[in-house]
Order: sequence, then structure tokens, then C-alpha cells
Amino acid sequence: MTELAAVKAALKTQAVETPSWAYGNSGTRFKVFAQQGVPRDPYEKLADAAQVHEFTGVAPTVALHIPWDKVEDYGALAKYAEERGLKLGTINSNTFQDDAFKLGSICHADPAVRRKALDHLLECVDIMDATGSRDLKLWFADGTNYPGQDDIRERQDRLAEGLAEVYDRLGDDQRMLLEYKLFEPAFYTTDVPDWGTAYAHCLKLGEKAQVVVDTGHHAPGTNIEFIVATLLRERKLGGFDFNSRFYADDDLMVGAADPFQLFRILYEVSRGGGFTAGVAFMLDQCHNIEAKIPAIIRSVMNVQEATAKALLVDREALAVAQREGDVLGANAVLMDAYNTDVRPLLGEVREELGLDPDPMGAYRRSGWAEKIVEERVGGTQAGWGA
Ligand code: LRH
Ligand code: MN
Ligand code: MN
Repeated sequence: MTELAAVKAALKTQAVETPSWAYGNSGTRFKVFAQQGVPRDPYEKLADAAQVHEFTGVAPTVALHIPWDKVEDYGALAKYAEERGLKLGTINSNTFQDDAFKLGSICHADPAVRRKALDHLLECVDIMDATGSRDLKLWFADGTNYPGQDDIRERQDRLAEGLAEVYDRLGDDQRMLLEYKLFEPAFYTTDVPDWGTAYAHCLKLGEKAQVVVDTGHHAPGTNIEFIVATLLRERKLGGFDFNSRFYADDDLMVGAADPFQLFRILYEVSRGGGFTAGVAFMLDQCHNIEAKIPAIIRSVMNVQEATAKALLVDREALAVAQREGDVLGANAVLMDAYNTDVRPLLGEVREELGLDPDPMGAYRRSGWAEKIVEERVGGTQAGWGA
């Protein structure tokens, strides 16, 4: 296979998981601007996700968030997805929207509250059994707002105990993905604030526990690609929640704020063998002011473009320059790949997959946007920013 053929083959098999909540209405704590035609239930979210997959060819799974996507029969939801060429993907737990969780969920000082949180997490694994999902994604809003509010170390003990109970419930082919976030909603301590804390818990738990890197969850200036390289070396990178940010956890379209950072991250994924190591490439975004389906198509394309550039890095030339201490030469190899216009290449890849080379145009021409506005009245809110 020529090198270009190998790059094309990798791009054809790439899979980006889209989040059910990105299809629903969302906003900030100031205002949710409701859009016309948004899904009214999880089924309609899947119908929209099928559009993204139809026009990009690389978005075959959809992440669910429980209870936002609670349904009576998850088997039926999985079947509905399959009829549209999709599969249900990661199950995201939610231990942050119940009044009981004001002071935390599995890190709470009260064992009864911890039990409630754990029962929810175990229910999420039951749902995974029904949907055939591989991954349980855990993000905890747990933390404190004021020094002295609770014991930092005891909260870690409670966290470890709770995670272990959920870990033991996982099936042989299921994984637990632990997501960290520096701050928000807690503003003093967060119980899983960084990759090191997540890594330490996952290491103790075992092979089925891996770390999730949400690209919006770091302090400004953090070198995320270094974290990615390290986690891949340690075989602990479970997946990404991709989005982009200018300030905090902005959840904007991935690749919109800093396409160069996305390229650097995906280069480390490529360098570390992450495209074939079971790493989940998920979006975790909210489209507050832009049309949702085209924003998700654009996001998938942004991931594809950064991936194509990462795969085009001349690794041999780079290694030579690095060994020779050729600082500018090595940097130029990387920048050559980044500065390549990969859009024609991706157009070819799509045509070879039997797709329109222009997914945005194809979606626009499909008439789906008009159809859903006509058919759906009173769309739901993602649950976020309410
Ligand atoms: C937390 C987070 C986490 C949640 C999602 C809605 O900020 O990134 O992944 O599940 O947002
Ligand atoms: Mn996330
Ligand atoms: Mn987030």
C-alpha cells in the first residue's frame, strides 16, 4: 500500500461518536435559545445523528446521557438505531442534577447519598447490557467550594470505594472511562480535577478503567498533547470528549478555537498508536446559537481534517531531524503536514466511500432541516444550562 493509500484507509475507518445531548436545545445559565425542529425524545436525536453519519460516513455511534435519554426499553432504542445504520455508544452517567447531590455524589459524607449515586451508576451498567455499549463514562461534579468544607482525603477514599464497586459490576468487554475536570461546578476542590488523579484511581482499579480527556477541562495553557502521549504510553487513554474552548469549559465546536492544538493532539494519538488501540473519539459539545446538525457535521469534519494532517506527518523525516538535533528542520516537518490543505484528499475519501465530497452542502440540499422544523414542535432541552 502506498503511504497515501494507508492514510486514506485510516480515514475511512475512523469513527467519531456524537453525543445525544448536542442535538437538543442547550444554553448557558443565562438563557437557552430554543431552536425549531430539535428532537423531542431520544428517538428523534438518533434520527438526527443518522443524518450526520449519512453525510460524513464516520459517525456510526451515539453516546447517551442517563437520565436525559431515559426510555422504557433500551433494546428497542438500540434496534431503532440499528435500523438507521447506527449503534448506541458510550453511556454517560449523571450524578449532578439531583438535589441530593448538592454536596457531592459518590464522594458525599453521607453513606445514603453515596448509595443513591452508586445505584445510578450500576443502573447505567444495566443499560449498557441492554444497549450493547462498551463504555461507561463517569464524570463527577463532586468537590467543595470552601476550604475546610469537607476532608479532601476522605473524599478520595469514598471515591475509590465507589469506583471499585462499579468496576466489579462491569462485564468482560465493558470499560469504565473516568473523566477529569479542573473546576466547575465546584470552585475550591474538585475530587477528580486532573489526569493524574484519574490515572491513579484507574491504575488501582485495573485494565478496564481508563482515563477520558475532555479537551475543555484543563487550565489555560495546559499542554494536552503531552497528557495524551503519557496516557497512551501507559495504556490508560480510554477516549476523548472533543470540544473547543476560548476560556473555560465552553463546549464549542472542536477545532473551532484552536485547530492547531487539535492537530497536535491527534499527532500524538497517531504517534502512540491510538487510532488502533480502542481509544473512543467522542464529541462533547453544545450548540447554543448555531444550527445543531450542521454544527455536528462541521465538528466531525474538523476532526477528520486534523486527523488527516496528523497522518500526513513524515515520521521518518521527523525522526531524522530529531536525532540530528535539527530544531528548525523537525519543526518544519510537523508544520508542513499541518499546513497541507487536506480538504481535496478528504473529498476523495468520501467519494471512494460513495458519499458526497461536500457533507455540509449535501445536508443542506437534503431538505432534512426543513422537514424537522415542520414535523417537530416543542423540542427538548439537553438538560445542560437549564
Ligand atoms: C462535564 C462534561 C461531562 C458531562 C457533560 C455533559 O463538564 O464534560 O462529560 O457528562 O459535560
Ligand atoms: Mn465531557
Ligand atoms: Mn465538560
